[in-house]
Amino acid sequence: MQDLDLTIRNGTIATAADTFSGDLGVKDGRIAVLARGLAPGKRDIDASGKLVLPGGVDSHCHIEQLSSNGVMTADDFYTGTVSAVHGGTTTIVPFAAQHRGMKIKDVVADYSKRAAEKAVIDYGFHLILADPTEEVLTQELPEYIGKGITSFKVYMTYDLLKIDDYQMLDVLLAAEKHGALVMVHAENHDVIRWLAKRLLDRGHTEPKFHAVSHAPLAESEAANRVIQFSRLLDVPVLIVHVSGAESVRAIQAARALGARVYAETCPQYLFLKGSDISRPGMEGAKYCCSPPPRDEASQNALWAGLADGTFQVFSSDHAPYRFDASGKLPKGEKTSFKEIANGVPGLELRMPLLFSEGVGKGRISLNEFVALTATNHARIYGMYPRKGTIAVGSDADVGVWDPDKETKITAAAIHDNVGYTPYEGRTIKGWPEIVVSRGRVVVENGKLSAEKGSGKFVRCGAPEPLKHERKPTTEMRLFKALIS
Ligand code: DUC
Ligand code: ZN
Ligand code: ZN
Repeated sequence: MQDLDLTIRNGTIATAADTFSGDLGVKDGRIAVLARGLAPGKRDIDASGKLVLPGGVDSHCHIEQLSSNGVMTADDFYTGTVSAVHGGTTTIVPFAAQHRGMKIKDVVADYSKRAAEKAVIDYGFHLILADPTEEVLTQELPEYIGKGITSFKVYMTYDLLKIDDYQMLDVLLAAEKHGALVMVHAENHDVIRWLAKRLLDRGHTEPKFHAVSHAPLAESEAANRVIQFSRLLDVPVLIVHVSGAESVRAIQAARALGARVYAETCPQYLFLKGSDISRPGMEGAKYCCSPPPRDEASQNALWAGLADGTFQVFSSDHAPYRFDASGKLPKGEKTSFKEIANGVPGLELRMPLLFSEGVGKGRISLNEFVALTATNHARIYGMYPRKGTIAVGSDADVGVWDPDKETKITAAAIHDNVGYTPYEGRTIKGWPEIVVSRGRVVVENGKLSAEKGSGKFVRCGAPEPLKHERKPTTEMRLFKALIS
């Protein structure tokens, strides 16, 4: 056996498909061998009693990103990636965000430079497309897809981000033509705008009215609308941050008809509720995100959807804003629900929360946990098998988890730059004690040993088709030939 740089021995290794006892050996940053009875490498970790899992892939997080209202996230590529890796995530896919009038070239150059200087773990990028002009769709997108940015998010709401239905059809068709995947923030803009105006006109300004204006129906209608567009064109679409039971049903119904729809949900929809936004005073602002956390029936529908394959990915949608005038509360106590920066932090706790409440409480299996937090992200966004699994030849991105370790969550112990956590005071069980990124032990018992800027850009390839996908019919091929 060749000299191994690192061995992790005697652990229980789990992938999305398999669980087995064994040893893992690393050479030059990659997994070189999976076996039993390996001799210790230069560095040897005894994983007896521990779980050895793929490092997480978080494919939805907003890092060092300027919002459309001009508010900068609290985390940059250093604090964001440091926080992520402490919670077992070894690859992130944040956004390079185009605002209206910007060239994709400039956007990508800007984000790439900042990430390269600061990230401690590997990263890919999605684009946010707020201005899908002809030039963007026919020239810039194909160019950047070729350079490994193969997915982009579009919004159906937010004044300065939303695209209309006509543009959505253009975007969906262009994405498929060039081998990219469209992620959609699905909420009906006019419903939200109309409800918000009426609420504000009547003096209802508190944070809890954010959830009233972002009604569950606004989400399920928009999700259903874009899913029907994806059916019309027979192209894939991914509905991000699904929060409500009705949206879950819309996705399931469309998929039963053969729709090529992927779905994502996030910790805030499983572990927070409408009652959190309703906390007194401005406290509720800490829980304001779009869509907002819903009720228990929605939480139950999401848990069922995680277990039955409705959802492929569990992402943080980390959108970090401090609880002060720099972030959440631009007008302090006088900030109305419409002015609160939208988003909650979750990069670090995404995996531990799901592990504790999902695997620990028997709602999902360990293999489903791996699929939802790592493997499916890598597959859907074209990073597999380099990322998201434990296999010979894959990058050695690994978490060594103590399944019994109990942690009381406090903002002080979390490594992001947000200053609060919506999960303060909860006790969870299971934590990644050692995290390895490309063969480097980057976190060990809470201590970081990764250099700023040591993370690398990962070029994404074409998304992998869904398992249930069928071949296009002759009619569909003829129709697409007509409109392409
Ligand atoms: N909603 C978004 O669409 N993005 C970031 C955070 C949020 O709440
Ligand atoms: Zn969104
Ligand atoms: Zn988001």
